[in-house]
Amino acid sequence: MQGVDDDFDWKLASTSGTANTGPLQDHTGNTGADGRFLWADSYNGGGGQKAAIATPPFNLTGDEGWLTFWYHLYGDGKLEIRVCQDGETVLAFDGDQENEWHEQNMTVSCGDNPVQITFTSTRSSSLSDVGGDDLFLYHRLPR
Ligand SMILES: [Ca+2]
Ligand SMILES: [Ca+2]
Repeated sequence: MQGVDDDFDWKLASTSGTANTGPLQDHTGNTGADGRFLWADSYNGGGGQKAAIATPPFNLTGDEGWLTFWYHLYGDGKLEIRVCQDGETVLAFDGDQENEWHEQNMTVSCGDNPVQITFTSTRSSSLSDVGGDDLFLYHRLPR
């Protein structure tokens, strides 16, 4: 679900098409139809625009979730991640993380609120493309 109260949209892409930022391919190294990823492109000459994209809400009825995803942040952009519907940012990457994909795993716990993973990219005034790929949310059974 694309954010509407923001400035631009994430796209489904197979390459960023922009030199010196990224990503050029998805996290498995595939391109074309086999190598899609989520992409928030940067913008020459301006900064501060935001794009948000969210999963549907999942009700885990108080149980924990386990979230895994890959992100790419080559340039001067910013990526913020929320995991609970209407929740706070729980993870933020600010600035260059080099030209490579990074895996992130984390426990998700929202109590009685739905789990809803939201990625928000903020552009800087220089190259700041952001990518996301292969997001999975697992329902952890109660212990
Ligand atoms: Ca939008
Ligand atoms: Ca992919």
